[in-house]
Amino acid sequence: MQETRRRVLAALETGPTAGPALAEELDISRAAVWNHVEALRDAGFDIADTTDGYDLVSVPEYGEAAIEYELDADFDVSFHDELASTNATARDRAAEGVDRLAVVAGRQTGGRGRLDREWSSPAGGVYASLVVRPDVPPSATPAYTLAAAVAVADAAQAAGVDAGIKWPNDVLVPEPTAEAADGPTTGDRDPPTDGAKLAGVLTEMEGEADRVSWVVVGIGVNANVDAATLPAGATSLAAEAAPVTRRDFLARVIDRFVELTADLDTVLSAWRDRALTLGREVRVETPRGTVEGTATDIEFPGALLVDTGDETVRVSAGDCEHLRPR
Ligand code: BT5
Repeated sequence: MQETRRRVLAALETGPTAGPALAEELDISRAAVWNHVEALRDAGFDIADTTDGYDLVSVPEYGEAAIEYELDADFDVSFHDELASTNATARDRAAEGVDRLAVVAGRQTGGRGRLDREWSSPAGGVYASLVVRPDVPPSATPAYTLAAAVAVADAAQAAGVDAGIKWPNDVLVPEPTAEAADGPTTGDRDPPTDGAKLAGVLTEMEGEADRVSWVVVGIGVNANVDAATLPAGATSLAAEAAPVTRRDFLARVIDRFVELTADLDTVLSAWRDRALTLGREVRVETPRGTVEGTATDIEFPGALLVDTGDETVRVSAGDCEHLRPR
């Protein structure tokens, strides 16, 4: 957000403030104060004229200025009511050279998951792609996916939803353990007991052998969405607890992501604290075949260690299923 506008809002947060006092505090003309107040009103901020001065009555639920208003991190926001895919737009912006930008859409018409799967993106959800240009080798990028999953799980917890992470990128609301243990079995293959999917992360990057040029971390969260309109096995914050204020939710996610990625060494322990996969029997479909066993730990930058009984296999990419406890 424009710096003076941010300062106008900060001043109004302390209570109604008269135009001349604002002008003096910010060291700008009264006409400039009026212009900034009008611009904020255009962006959806309800600023009343009272006998005590300008009074900040309400902040818009969502949108560029609303998200930037909540953000602590030094990050710009580009908001669109609708995009095909925030990742696609973010990649274009990254190629133009931007850094620390969140491309956000109110809904997506061509949202994508990994391997070009579809990501259902109705209005009410949170769809954001974060562009960063860290000074790290390409091999470190999986840590950015893990950091985003932690950030979403933390924000969901703050919204009253007991979310955890399934390796590597799914934020799930786990099924109650009793149900998992007593549910029906189907044949000799263990049915998945993953829980309901609340959010996913799709990370893309461009780089050279030793250094990334940019990383785009796409985050899709079923926030204020009717779970019945989502694919089977999905859930939403609204369904699990209550609708959230999306500007607040997304700002929390971005702030936490920035905090974690400022020191990549902090990501793994934060991920372990939220992990649903560790200690579980898992089946991972990897590009090199199926690995089945106990997930024992995670290793930098994001590989899962699976004890198959014969050996410990290090899996860096794949689709993971949690299996019923034997
Ligand atoms: C993911 O892929 O989980 C990554 C999703 C990333 C979406 C964000 S939204 C903002 C940004 N812009 C984009 O275009 N993408 C990113 P994956 O692990 O492959 O899971 C995809 C699978 O999840 C699908 O095949 C469906 O089974 C399921 N699915 C689709 N939409 C869903 C939804 N809204 N909620 C829960 N599950 C969904």
